[in-house]
Amino acid sequence: MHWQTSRYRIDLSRPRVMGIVNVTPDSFSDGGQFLAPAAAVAHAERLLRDGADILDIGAESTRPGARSPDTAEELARLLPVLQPVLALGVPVSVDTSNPAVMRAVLDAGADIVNDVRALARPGALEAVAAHPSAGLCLMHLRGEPATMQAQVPDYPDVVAEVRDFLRARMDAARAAGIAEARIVLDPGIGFAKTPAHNLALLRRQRELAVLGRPLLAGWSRKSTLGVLTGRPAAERVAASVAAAVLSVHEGARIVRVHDVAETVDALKVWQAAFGSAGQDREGNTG
Ligand code: HH2
Repeated sequence: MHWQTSRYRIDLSRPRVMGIVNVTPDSFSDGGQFLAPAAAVAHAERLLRDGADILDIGAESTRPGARSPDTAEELARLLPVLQPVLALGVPVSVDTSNPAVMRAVLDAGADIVNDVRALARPGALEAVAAHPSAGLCLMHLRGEPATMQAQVPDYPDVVAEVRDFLRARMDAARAAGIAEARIVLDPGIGFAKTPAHNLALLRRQRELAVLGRPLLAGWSRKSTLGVLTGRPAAERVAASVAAAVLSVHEGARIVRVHDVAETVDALKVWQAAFGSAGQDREGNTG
């Protein structure tokens, strides 16, 4: 299976690690650390040395209660980082829901649009469809990030809800002219969901495989892991790595993470035992 993006056709025969570059003052785990363009670019270079396959740059925090930047502010954060990061030789995605920002970053050469609002804003479908080959990640979210955890929906069956939502958004994207090969799907861990919802989505993640597109999972440092371990965001590395490996074991092909080096090591173990090469070497001697 492959993921078509602007410059790269990403081979998903092994799981891929998407490293997070937050150019925000207020992200929940690393807000303000990489707001200066030079710090963000240095962080991107570090994630690549650690083994990231894809870099995801975001300038809007989706943390509950965060304020959305306007277009000018979002672009002023993104563009000085995007240009040098595009030169690093890996696919670069931009985490945005703003159609004007999508157009500008695609014009600047971004490979992928990662939208936590699944192209719901007016003009977003058209902005991505206007590009001939940019990749797209559609994520499940009910409501708005600012208020989502205050009013978590009472899903009768969270997995069915996520599956039906992602199918509808994929249909809308295809109807707008976005080829299926460009699309990956994301259950939206921590977005308008309780820990029980998130864990059900992990346990039953394979039910999303019927959608026929690769899955991306973003568990990194999320609050469910804080509830389970009692640890603050910066100390959730082991829990995040465990969740990333489990999500790959249940079929995810891309994991979006802050702690790239640790995740890459852990996935090497998974790959050796359960990846295609591992399955070819059953270890039987006769
Ligand atoms: N999670 C966050 C942001 N963007 N995109 C996708 N596709 N999937 C996710 O799970 C996802 C995402 C939230 O994490 P982070 O970027 O660390 O925090 P913030 O939104 O506060 O910047």
